[in-house]
Amino acid sequence: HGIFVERTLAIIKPDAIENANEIEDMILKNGFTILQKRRIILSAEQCSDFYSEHYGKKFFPSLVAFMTSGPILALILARENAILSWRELIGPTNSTQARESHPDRFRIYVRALFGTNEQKNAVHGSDSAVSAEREIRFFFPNSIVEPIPLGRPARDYL
Ligand code: DGI
Repeated sequence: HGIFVERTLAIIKPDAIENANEIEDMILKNGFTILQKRRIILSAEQCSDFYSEHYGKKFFPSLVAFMTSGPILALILARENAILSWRELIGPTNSTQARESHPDRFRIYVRALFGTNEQKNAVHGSDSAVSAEREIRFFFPNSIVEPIPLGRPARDYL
């Protein structure tokens, strides 16, 4: 037994880029290690590729317009149970709902603090191990080739 690491992809979106330092503080205070960080402006083509699962939906054009409207920060986060833990920390997709539904007064969601609505919601988090692997490769194609095998101690990787 021990501490077992997992990685996830976080994005600080254009609406929250001015709050990047505060969001990084929240990330670190919640026990994540930031393994890699990259500031970029997505092209519409790159953004459509990243969000291809939403292609054809009503909100897709405005999602692409928003996500390409300014710089974003892509981060690889590592922690025990990182994927679920980061999703829990950011809260529901809709920032308004995040503000209304935080489960206790000791916990405020990132999207409740820095998001505006269902589209301008400050941050992204991978929703599964398969998504995390794909999204990490998307932003950091040269960094990590091998997935971390289950059960390897965190200290081997951090
Ligand atoms: O994984 P999430 O980011 O929480 O949510 P998702 O994968 O369902 O959607 C990806 C992004 O698309 C989300 O962060 C904001 C945007 N989005 C999702 N549902 C809606 C939406 N934007 C608008 N305008 N309306 C929606 O219903």
